[in-house]
Amino acid sequence: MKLVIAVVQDQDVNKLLARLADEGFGATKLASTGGFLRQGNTTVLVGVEPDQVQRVTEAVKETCQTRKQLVTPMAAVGRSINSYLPEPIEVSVGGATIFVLNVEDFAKV
Ligand code: 2BA
Repeated sequence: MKLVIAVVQDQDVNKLLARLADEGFGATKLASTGGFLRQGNTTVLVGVEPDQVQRVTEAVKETCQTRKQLVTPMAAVGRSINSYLPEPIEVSVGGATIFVLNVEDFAKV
């Protein structure tokens, strides 16, 4: 068995979960926070047989969009705040960050 872990944007998660349910996949949604933007995102766990991984990753690709976001970097520690003029930078977030892991054991009791 494999575990697909997809970090997706909150705006896309309902569409993704509906698609996974339509295709008969079980999924778990966890609230998560991106380490860079420190903003909420969603982590979706899907346990599947190896030959189903591609269907899950396709579902993620087809339901999750890339979006641009402006971020204002924080002043560096030790740098005078008076000389710091924050320049927003644009980052491209998503569609999704996908990990596929081998599952050693799986049980429902
Ligand atoms: P965040 O960590 O909040 O990152 C949001 C976006 O900021 C990233 O989009 C990327 O475009 C940019 N970014 C991240 N780290 C950066 C850095 N050190 N310098 C400049 N720009 C940076 P994505 O790459 O699409 O990632 C979306 C979310 O997926 C991430 O949110 C994080 O929650 C997760 N993620 C991405 N790569 C990961 C990894 N290797 N391990 C675990 N989670 C990851």
